[in-house]
Amino acid sequence: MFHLVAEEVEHAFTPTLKARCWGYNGRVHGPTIEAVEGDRVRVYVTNRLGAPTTVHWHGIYLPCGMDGVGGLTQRTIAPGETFRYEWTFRQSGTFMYHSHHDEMTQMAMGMMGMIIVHPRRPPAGYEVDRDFVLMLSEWKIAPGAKRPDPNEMSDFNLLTMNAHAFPATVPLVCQTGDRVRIRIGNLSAMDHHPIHLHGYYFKVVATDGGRLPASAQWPETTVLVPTGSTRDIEFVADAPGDWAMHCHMTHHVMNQMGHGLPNMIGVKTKAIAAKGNRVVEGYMPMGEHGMGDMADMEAMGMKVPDNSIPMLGGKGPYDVITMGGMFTILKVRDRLEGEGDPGWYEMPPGTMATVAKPEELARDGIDV
Ligand SMILES: [Cu+2]
Repeated sequence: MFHLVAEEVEHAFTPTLKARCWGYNGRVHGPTIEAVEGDRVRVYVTNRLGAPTTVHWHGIYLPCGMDGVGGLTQRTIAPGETFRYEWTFRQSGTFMYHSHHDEMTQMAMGMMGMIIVHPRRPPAGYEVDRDFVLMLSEWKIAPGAKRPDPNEMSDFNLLTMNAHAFPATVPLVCQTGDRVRIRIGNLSAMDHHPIHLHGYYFKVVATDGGRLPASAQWPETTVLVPTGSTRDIEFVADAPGDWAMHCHMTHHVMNQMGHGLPNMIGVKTKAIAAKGNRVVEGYMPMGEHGMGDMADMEAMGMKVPDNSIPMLGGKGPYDVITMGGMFTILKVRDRLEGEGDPGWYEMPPGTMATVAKPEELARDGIDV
């Protein structure tokens, strides 16, 4: 039995960016519902929003009247009401739930969650040491604004994994040799996300339609997760390190303020700054060498606006990581001490890219 309470939630996407979203049980996104194939499940849904709502159980086989489509399969849940949904899980896999009334508004505000159903009799190869769940979504929150903008149709400026943007995403921590499953669901309003994992290949083993037979599981390094779909990938984490895992659309690894700017590449900004300063004190044109400088705006003496995040990344062990948004790190270690983030990977001596020595250049006939 589960009880979902639809309500407004103050949610922190990063420590510096909070917004009034709509979620379930005080969370954005809602809690993950986990069950076993054959379980009879009863879900009460209480509506504490100011608007009517419903919950649809995406990918689940159930009686039509439990499908949660406002107007089509039920009347909507009015503010203050509690509805009961009930069915038996006749399948296993990775599924999702989300509002199915005024979807454009309610899903843009965060009303979604994941459903995991484990097989009653696990097939060969099903057991893993790590079973991760990532829900992908996209938002428009103008810098300084207090709420997501559900009317946005194309220019999303906050791309999230489990409703957090890098560097606030949670790393996926594994021990060398672990068998790993990552379940990825996408309920972004308008975008598919090609999720790329560094350092490994994986097999795509399941969709929200079910598990693929072994003969149909093909190797990939990037899996496209269409909106309204789930993909499960599996691999053995046999290479220690800090491996990037991210959406490969470059605008999806940017945070706010990375979009809609004039192209300043190659423009001599010093001259413009001098002219600009005559008009506006502190005027600072940016982007002469691209956007990499923007990751550390405070180091440049620029103030990050209240309730916003720099458009790129955060501090890495060697330099600024010029990525944000839909980016996380698979951290594989030979030995894990305790729970949580093990910190940065220490490269074994001689295994990291470094500045080439003059004698190396001479040896290999490189003239620079
Ligand atoms: Cu993407």
